[in-house]
Amino acid sequence: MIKKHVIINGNPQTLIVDGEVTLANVLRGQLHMTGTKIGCGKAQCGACSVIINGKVIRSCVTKMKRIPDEAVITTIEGVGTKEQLHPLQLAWMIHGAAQCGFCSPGFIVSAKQLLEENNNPSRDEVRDWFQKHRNACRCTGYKPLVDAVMTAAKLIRGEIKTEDLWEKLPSNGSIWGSNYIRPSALAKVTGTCDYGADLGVKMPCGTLQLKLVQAKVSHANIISIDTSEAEKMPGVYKVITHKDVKGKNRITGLITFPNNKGDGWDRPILCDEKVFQFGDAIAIVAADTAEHAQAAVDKVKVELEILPAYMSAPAAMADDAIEIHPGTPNVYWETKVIKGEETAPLMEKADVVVQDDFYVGRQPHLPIEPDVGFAYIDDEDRVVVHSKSIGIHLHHGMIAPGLGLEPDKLVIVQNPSGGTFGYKFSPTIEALLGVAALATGKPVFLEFDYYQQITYTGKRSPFFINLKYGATKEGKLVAMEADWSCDHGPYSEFGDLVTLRGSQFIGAGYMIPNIRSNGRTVCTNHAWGSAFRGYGSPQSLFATEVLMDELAEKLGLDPFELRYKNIYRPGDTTPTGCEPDVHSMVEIMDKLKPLYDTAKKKAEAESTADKKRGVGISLGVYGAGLDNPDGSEAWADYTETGVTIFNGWEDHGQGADMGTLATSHEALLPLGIKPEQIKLVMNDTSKVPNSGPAGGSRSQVMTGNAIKIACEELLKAIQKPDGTYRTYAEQVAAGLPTHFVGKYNTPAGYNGCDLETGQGVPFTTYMYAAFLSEVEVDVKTGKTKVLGMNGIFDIGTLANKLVVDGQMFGGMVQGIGLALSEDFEDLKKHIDLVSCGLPFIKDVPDKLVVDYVMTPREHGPFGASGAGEAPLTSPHASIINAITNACGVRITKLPALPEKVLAGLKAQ
Ligand code: MCN
Ligand code: FES
Ligand code: FES
Repeated sequence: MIKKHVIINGNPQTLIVDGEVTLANVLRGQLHMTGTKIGCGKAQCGACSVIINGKVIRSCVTKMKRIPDEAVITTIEGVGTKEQLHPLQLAWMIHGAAQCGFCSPGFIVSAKQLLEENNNPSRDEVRDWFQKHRNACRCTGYKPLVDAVMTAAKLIRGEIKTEDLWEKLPSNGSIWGSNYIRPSALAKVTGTCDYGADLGVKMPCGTLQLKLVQAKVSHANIISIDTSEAEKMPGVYKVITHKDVKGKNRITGLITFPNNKGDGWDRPILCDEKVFQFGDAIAIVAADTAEHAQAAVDKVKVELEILPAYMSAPAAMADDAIEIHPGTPNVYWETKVIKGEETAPLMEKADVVVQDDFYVGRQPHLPIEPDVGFAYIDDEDRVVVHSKSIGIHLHHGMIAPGLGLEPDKLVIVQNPSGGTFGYKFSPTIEALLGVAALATGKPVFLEFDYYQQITYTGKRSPFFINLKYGATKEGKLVAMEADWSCDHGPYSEFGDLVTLRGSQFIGAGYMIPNIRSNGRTVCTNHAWGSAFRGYGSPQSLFATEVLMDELAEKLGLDPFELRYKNIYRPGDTTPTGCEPDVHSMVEIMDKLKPLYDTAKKKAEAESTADKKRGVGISLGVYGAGLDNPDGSEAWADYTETGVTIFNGWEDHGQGADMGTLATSHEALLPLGIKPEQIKLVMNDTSKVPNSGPAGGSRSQVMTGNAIKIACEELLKAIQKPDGTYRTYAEQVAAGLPTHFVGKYNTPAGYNGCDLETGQGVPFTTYMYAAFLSEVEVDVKTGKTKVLGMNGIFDIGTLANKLVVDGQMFGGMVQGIGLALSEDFEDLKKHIDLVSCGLPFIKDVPDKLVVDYVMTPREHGPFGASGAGEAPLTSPHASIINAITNACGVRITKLPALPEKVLAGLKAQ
């Protein structure tokens, strides 16, 4: 132990610490100053940034022994408070710069030092600063963060006043479609929002710390598990294996489709007979400290019989491949599209035919906050699990039988979450926490380090697609044939659904009268497929949009012109044979045209022999909702102070709080209550109704409709005969109800797709998009730089402009990552944020521009469609098309790493 005198946020403090422990751990663990977050834990993300003696440092790797005595340390808690915000904190809120907010304290602390050194930085200087200090954000696309620093600098220089910023916000009347600040922003920018790990350090004494024994191989039979030595290690309370699990020890995938050849009970909570993928949990060590638990992990002996590991769909489909789940074929679900006439003769007759193979891989989600949660048994004998779940009721159903719990004995609560991007559509640590709480009878806490985050949690499901178009010489599509295999890893949950997205979205956006296609879900031993923003559409639309450029080239048409000839117009049908909900593709493309023309001219003018510039476009379409029928439930209670809304609209960081507030406030407008009179109770299965998961960009539409109905019921019930409204006291005095239920179900006639033909009406509302990318390819290195990206969206009316802009920037930048760098393929190489290709600020352009066509939707609340996934439908395809436009190299298998582009250039 060593003694340190330091000054933290102006307070002199004496600390007795282990010199080997990091400053981040001392701040958080010893001092409970949890505003400083730990993301990567290895100096890559800047979430842990603090200022020491005028320098921004990453406290996750700064050992206490290296901190000079009398060091002056500033953490987020010292930057500003809720009552006295620093200009940066205010600007962060005004610009919607805190989505999940997990990165916000680190960015704000870092920017504080920048503005102290230079209170008039250029945008480039701000970007250079964040790059140098490794501040990473996965939600915002970085642009709003730079905007916020520029605004804060103006405030500091006295060029604008705080009041000027607040004045821009609507205070009365409707907040729908405005830049109203999301309710959670204040806590996020001040570091007072407690995420899972923050709540974890504040758990009661005696809380057991959990660590996992995980598989280091990808496929094996388990011969034995010996915990005897580990049990004897210091501080160990219990080593838990499958034998301690009271229920079925399986997570049920809630199989969606009856023709699935699996039974859905394929994912063990703790492995018993087999290991199915690297990282699978085999045992849990529960100990008094995390260090003691970790030390005992290595003492658990697991004897394995290694089996061949099938690390891709083609490998698992080979004739000699054994069944990964004995009794279920590795190809366990198939889907077809039969639309219009037989395509083979049409392809023969077509003036032009193009065909190619495409691959979109295992994109990792890379939230800055790693997976974390805790569980305890409450006074009503219920197991209460707190996690990052974005499907609290869904996960309740998926894990209760495996744990052996009656439904009323399990509660799932979502903690404030530092981004999920869909990986939390699947349960991750929930069942492990439940098992540990039941096996020990104590509160238990489990947090992943970033390596576990990457290797244990699900990934985007790779699609291997072969696609073929037949067209007339004028450029009208006459037929499409597609064949795809979806590598879904070892666990079947939602594997059929994501494969079905191929049927629904390969060819989407265009009128293709005749389609024959086949897709299949394949069980493999690589990372299990979990939902990822866009869910099947980035795979489907990559093939669709890159092949459109190939067709344009063959026809000698401009890619814009070819698309314009074929986009949905009234009377046209989607690949599933239904009419699009609205017709806005023409308007979207008309908006794109002048931008495209200007960008093309600019690229031609600025291209050089070494740095070639190019422009590419792509169209995006995706459904807002789970496959029909879908629905949601929300409640509205009339209270003394206003109205309380109850729902299970889980918040990844996208803005469920804001969506709930904007929707309920709009519905309650006749009552004249202010936004601050609306209280939100969200995301606890013991307190709120089942609103369904926050996936498929469904919540604004489904839960939004449920909220609207609940509020309308409330208004009806409190209205007096003269049209005015009873006060709460009058309502109670009259013995009238104060609790109102809003249940929304998609209307009759929207029944999903026929499993034999893929035809039907899968969604009530869709989102439409167009992307324009400008790139520069360095022909010496093959490196591609995205110079600018425009996105034009029709997502109906906007509930909140700030939220939606942020969604779009963030999703578009994830598209840059998907196109150029992100991957999780090599288990030895792809082990952290940097090696998995996370885009940092200088990897993305400052020129990110979004625009909207707002066609009100019949089935969306106040005309809104969904938003969250629209920006990640096909931005990557526009980048790939731009690379071809720049240098002639066509990349069909992502990511377009420099070496691939270089190889293409050399082959020319
Ligand atoms: N919204 C709006 N106006 C509309 C539509 C939506 O203002 N016309 C707002 C909503 O109020 C909500 C947000 O936009 O705050 C997204 O709404 P919606 O499209 O309904 O999606 P969900 O709320 O169901 O959120 C899920 C969606 C998905 S599926 C993923 S994955 C995703 C995403 O949103 N993951 C995210 N956005 C994310 N954003 C962040 N920061 N972090 C993630 O992990
Ligand atoms: Fe410290 Fe990522 S840099 S947590
Ligand atoms: Fe930056 Fe979520 S707001 S990581």
